[in-house]
Amino acid sequence: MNGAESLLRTLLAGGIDTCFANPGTSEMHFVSALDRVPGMRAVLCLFEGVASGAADGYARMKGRPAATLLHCGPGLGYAVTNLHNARRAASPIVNIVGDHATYHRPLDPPLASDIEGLARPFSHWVHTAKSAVTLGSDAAAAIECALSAPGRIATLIAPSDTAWDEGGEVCAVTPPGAPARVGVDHVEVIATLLRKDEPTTLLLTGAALREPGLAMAKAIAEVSGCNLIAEFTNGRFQRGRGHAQVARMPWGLDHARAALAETRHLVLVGARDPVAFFAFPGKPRKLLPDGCYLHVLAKPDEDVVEALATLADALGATPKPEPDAGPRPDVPTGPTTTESVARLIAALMPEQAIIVDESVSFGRGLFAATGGAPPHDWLHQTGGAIGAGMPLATGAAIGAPGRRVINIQADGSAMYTPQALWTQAHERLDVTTIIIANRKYAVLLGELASVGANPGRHSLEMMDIGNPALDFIKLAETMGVEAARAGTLVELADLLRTSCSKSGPFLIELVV
Ligand SMILES: Cc1ncc(C[n+]2csc(CCOP(=O)(O)OP(=O)(O)O)c2C)c(N)n1
Repeated sequence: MNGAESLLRTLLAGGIDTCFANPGTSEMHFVSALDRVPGMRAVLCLFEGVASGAADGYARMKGRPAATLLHCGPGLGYAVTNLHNARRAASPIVNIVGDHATYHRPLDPPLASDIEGLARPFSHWVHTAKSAVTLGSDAAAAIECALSAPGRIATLIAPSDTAWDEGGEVCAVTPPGAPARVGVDHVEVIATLLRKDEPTTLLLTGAALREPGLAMAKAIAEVSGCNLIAEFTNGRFQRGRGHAQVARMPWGLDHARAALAETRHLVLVGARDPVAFFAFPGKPRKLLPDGCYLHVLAKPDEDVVEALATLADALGATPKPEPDAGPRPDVPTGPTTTESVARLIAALMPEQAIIVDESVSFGRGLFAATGGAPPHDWLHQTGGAIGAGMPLATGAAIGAPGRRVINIQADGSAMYTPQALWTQAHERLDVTTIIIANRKYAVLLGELASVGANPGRHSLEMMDIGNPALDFIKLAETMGVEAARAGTLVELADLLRTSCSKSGPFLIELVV
C-alpha cells in the first residue's frame, strides 16, 4: 500500500468520508487512491476558499469534520480566509495539503513556499509528513486534534513522495474524551449569583444555542429571571417553533452596549468577553457596561451543555416544551425592507430549512421576524471575513441532505467565492441563494462615518459596486444554476416557492 492509500483509508476509518478538493500535481496519488478505495465523497471545488468554507458548513451541520485537499502553499493561501471563519465557528476540519517531494524541495521549485508558516495562524495543529510509513499515523493524529473540543482545525502537509512511496500503514483513531467538565462548586457560585435579585444576563453561543442546551438556558432564565442573549455571530443556532427565542447581540458598539446597559452581571456560557468588532476613536472597546461584573459558567472548550444542566438542577429549573407560537405569518406585500423580507422567508421557508446568513448590512433585522418560522438552523458568517456564505451553503447542503438551504447573501460578499455555485450545480444541491443586490458596500458607508473619516468622491467610489452593475443571473447561468430576478416581494415570494418545490440549486437576485 502506498502512503496516499494509507492516508485515505485512515481518514475513512476515522469517520471522515467527505473531502472538498482542488488538487494539483502533488496530490495526484491521493486522487488516484480514490479510484481504488471506495467510500470517500470527493467534492470538486473550483477555488480553495470554496473548499474550506464548504468544509466549515459541512462540519456545522454534520457535527463531524470533512477533509479538504489543497495544492501546496498557494492553494492553502486561497483557503485560509474561510479557515479563519471556520476557526471562529469552532468547526472541526482536517486539511490535507500536498507539497513537493522531500528531496525536490531543496531545489526551490516554483510552487515551493513556507506552508507550515502559512498554516499555523489558521490551524490548531500543523505537521509535515516525513515518510509514507508514518503518513497514516499522522492522519490519525490530525483527526484526533480536529475532534477535540470544541472543534479544531488540523493541517497535514503531505510531500508527494510520502504519498507515492510504498509501506503505508492504516492507523486507528483514538477519539478524544468528552470535553472538560465544569466543577459542581463552580456552577454553585453561578447558581448563588442567579438566586440574588440583581440584573443578570447569560451570553450564549456554541452548544448553548442548540438543543438540549437552549431549552435548559430558557428554563434557567424562567426560574431565575435572568436575561438570555446570543453572541452577534454564531456557528449554528437552532431557531423557530419549538425552540426558545433568544435575541442576538445587536450590531454596532452603541447598540450592543445599550442592550447590556441594565445588566449588573454578565455570565459567559461558551462565549467570550464581548468586544467591539473594531476600535473607534474615543469609544470604549468592550461591550461590558461600566460597573458590570463578568463571570464564566463554561469556557468554549468545556462541556457547556453539562454545565447548563448542572446549573438548571441547582436552581430547580426543568426544561418545558415551548408554547404554541400561533399561526404561521402571512406572506407580506408592500415595500422590500429587511423586515418584510424576513417575514416573507418566515412564511415560506420549508420545515428544517438551513439559513446561511451573509446578508451583511441588509440583514441585521432578519432575526426578530423569523423567530415564529418553522424549526430551522441559522448559520452566521462567524469571523468577519466576507466570502463565506456561498461555500457555507454548499457544505451545509452536503452535511444535511434533504433539507433546503436558503443562503441570504449580500452582493459584494458574493463576489469573493461565486465559484461555489458551480459545485452546487455539479452536486445537484438543494440551495436557494437570495442575492441582496444593493450594488454597494453599504456597511462601509456607515463605517466611514463611525471612524470619523470625511466622505469624498474617491472614498465613496471605493464603496460603489454598481458600475458596471453585476448581473447575477448570467453569473449563475454560466455555472449551471437556474436564476431569476425579483424586484418586488410578490416576485420574491413566487421565486422562493418555485425554488423550494424542486430539487437542485436556484439563485434569486433581489434588487433592493
Ligand atoms: C476578506 C474581507 N475582505 C474585506 C472586508 C471588508 N469589508 C467588510 S464589509 C465589505 C463590503 C460588504 O459589501 P456587501 O457584501 O455588498 O454588503 P453590504 O455592505 O452592501 O451590506 C467589505 C469589503 C472583509 N470584512 N473581509
